[in-house]
Amino acid sequence: MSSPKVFKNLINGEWVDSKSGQTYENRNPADTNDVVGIFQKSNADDVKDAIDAASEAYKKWRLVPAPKRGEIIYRIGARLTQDKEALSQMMTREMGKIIAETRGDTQEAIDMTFYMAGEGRRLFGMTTPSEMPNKFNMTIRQPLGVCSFITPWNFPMAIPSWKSMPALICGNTIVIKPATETPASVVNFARICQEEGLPPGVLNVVTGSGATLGDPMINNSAIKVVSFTGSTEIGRKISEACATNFKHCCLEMGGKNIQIVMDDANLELAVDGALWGAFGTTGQRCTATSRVICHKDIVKKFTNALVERAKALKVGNGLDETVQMGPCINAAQRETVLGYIEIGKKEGAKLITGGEKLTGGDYDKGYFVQPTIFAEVTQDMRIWKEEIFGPVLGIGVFDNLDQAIEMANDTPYGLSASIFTQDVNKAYTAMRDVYTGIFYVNAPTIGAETHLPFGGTKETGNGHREASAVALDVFSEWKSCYVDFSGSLQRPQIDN
Ligand code: UN1
Repeated sequence: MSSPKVFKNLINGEWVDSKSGQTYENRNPADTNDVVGIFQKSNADDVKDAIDAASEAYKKWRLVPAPKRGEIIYRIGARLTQDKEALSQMMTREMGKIIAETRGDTQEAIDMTFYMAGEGRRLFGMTTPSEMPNKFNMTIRQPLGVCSFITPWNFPMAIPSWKSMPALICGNTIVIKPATETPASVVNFARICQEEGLPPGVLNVVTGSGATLGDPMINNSAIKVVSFTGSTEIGRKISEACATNFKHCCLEMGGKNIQIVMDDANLELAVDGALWGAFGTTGQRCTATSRVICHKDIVKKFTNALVERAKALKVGNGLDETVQMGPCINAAQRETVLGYIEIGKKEGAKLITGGEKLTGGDYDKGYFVQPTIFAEVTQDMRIWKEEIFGPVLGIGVFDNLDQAIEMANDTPYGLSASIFTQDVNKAYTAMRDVYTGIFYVNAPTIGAETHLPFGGTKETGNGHREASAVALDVFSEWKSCYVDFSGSLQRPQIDN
């Protein structure tokens, strides 16, 4: 067998070894015999080198006209499109999600790239009249400098692109630390950026563990923006670390997303929605459906139909086009998921399908868990409240819409929610009163599009949004410019 490829850090346009002299293996969670590659186990010195390179590159990149920055970004989008299949295959090998979904992940990166390339010819500010004669008022966006990105393993290319593309088009430079489990997708993304003409130092990648690299990625004084997607626990620490020096900080954290099924819902559609929302990406999306609540009159019918469908899901290696659900990302995550299943049982929820590791044959090579559903989940249970991040769904019951909305909001998180109903009044009432950043009617809790803001309320976020034009607000500061061409001193707000 040929030895696995060694991947390096990208610093100042050069592929370099870590100064630690150490590397680590990245293995396929569906088949741990498959080594995706050997990656750099970087240290604080590597991060410093990357930040220094980004600081130097910023001096020129910020002055490149935004439409010209956009031209490079368009080329990156075209290349991602051309290489989509190979990128997606490798992503399935390192992350485990099925090939249809990694194609979707790559597509999301392509969409974001083209969207932000177009922003190069917009980046709109405003012009507005002055209250004084012969004076001109306008606003412009200015970049901040070096941005630090700590990205997750569940969307190995989409999420790094959500952060990178708006940052780049605004004129910032970047250091990315990808999740330990999914460095290949970020390295591939960076390679394409470099090969398509992004100047050296504008985008740098340092691979390795968050425990070692977290501090240097956040505390270096040259870092002006930190953008993080991951757990609320780590997000809180990052927020505190950024607060001292007033760094811009954009956090996308946990979710406990709910699907509401009314008694008038198209039940077949609602079952389709729950199946995809709960077990798509093995439940490892921030937007995953973790709770479904049903009107008492249809809960039995809905539950029976969903259980049938969940039992029939084909679980396995996502490179097989017929597989519908892949493994958990790693052994620890599988243990967490199995732990929650035990908690659910002890709390008195009714396990109605799944609940076990998948073993035997090829399953022994990966971290597989059965699609799992609990019925009779109530609001006092931990499996109602806590994010599980695995293929575990809890079903609860309600009597009326008011109660459903109260239950939907009974969570510390606020990312995504959905309602299945044929009644427009109920749909709009829930849309108004469920306090989340994303809301769907007759669609599952997953599936956000890149040109709408993405993010959540409460402990899911800190008030910022990714994606869409509003993402530009994270990566730029407004400058209000006043040009007085009267030739005399004019004093606003001073009478006469
Ligand atoms: C995430 O789960 O972290 O809306 C991102 C969705 C995807 C993105 C999910 N487009 O489900």
